[in-house]
Amino acid sequence: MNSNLLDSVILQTDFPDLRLHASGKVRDVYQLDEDRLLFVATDRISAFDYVLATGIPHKGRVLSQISLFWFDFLGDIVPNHVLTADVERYPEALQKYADQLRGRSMIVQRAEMFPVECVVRGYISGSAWKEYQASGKVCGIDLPSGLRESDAFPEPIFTPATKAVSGHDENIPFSRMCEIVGTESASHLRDLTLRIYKKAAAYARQRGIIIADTKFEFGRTAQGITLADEVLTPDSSRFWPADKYTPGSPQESYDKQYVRDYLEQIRWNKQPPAPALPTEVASGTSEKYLDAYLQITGRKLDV
Ligand code: PZK
Repeated sequence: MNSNLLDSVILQTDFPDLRLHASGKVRDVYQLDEDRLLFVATDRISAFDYVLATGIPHKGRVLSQISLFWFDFLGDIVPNHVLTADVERYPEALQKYADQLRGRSMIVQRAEMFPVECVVRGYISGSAWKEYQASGKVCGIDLPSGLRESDAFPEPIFTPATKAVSGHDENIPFSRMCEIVGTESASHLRDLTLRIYKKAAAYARQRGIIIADTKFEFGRTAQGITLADEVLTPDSSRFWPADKYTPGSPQESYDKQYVRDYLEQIRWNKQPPAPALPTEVASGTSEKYLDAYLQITGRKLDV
């Protein structure tokens, strides 16, 4: 009975006649033509920087549908790269893959991507907490003394980053971002990032989720500066359950806590190969992703 669930898990996309454009830990991007890309979210999950051997049922659909919700919600602030997520409207050449694509994919407009990650933080955690403890600043921004781990900043802060050769993100000062993309674009991207975050975080908070921080990617299209990639998903953000929020310590992850706890419990050395997950850990995690979708959108995802 439960194997029905695992049968629909997609770890690898299989589109033999499409050209792969880019592949991430979780998502694969294919080239359709000069103007369009096909984004597909698999059910892969990463933890401690590695993709695990076990997929999470429904995760790809949850991530795609959360992004689509936010693209629509934010449409009054910024245009986005989505052309359609309706598989019935995909090109005829993709129809043979309809079962692999439904719910977990979108066709997007190709953009000239800005080579910076637009990170915004409402709460101090992760690398920002480490930097603050060491220097009292985050990405060159002076902050009040006395902040505790996971406290809210007085105002959300913009902390851009670039992809370093290691594959890890490297925080950069705003002045460095200006050198990379130009002062005018940098200012516009910063202002957009803060407006988007504030609108989304206020909405999510009222639905019981704290968006501690998140990362946006933008590109330039005929519509001007355009919101691209994935938006405000558990993979691109830190979501914390508001009812368990206790500043002064690290917060549990909304979605990946079972996975992290399990990996710590088996004392995985965090070197490849990444382990498989027990069925209960995978299905418990799946429930967390479905919950996140329900909490954000107010809708149940069909399973
Ligand atoms: C684009 N990525 C990042 C890497 C992923 C995503 N609209 C766009 N136009 C052109 N290129 C991109 C986008 C977007 N978004 C973004 N790579 C290309 C990336 C790996 C997997 F899902």
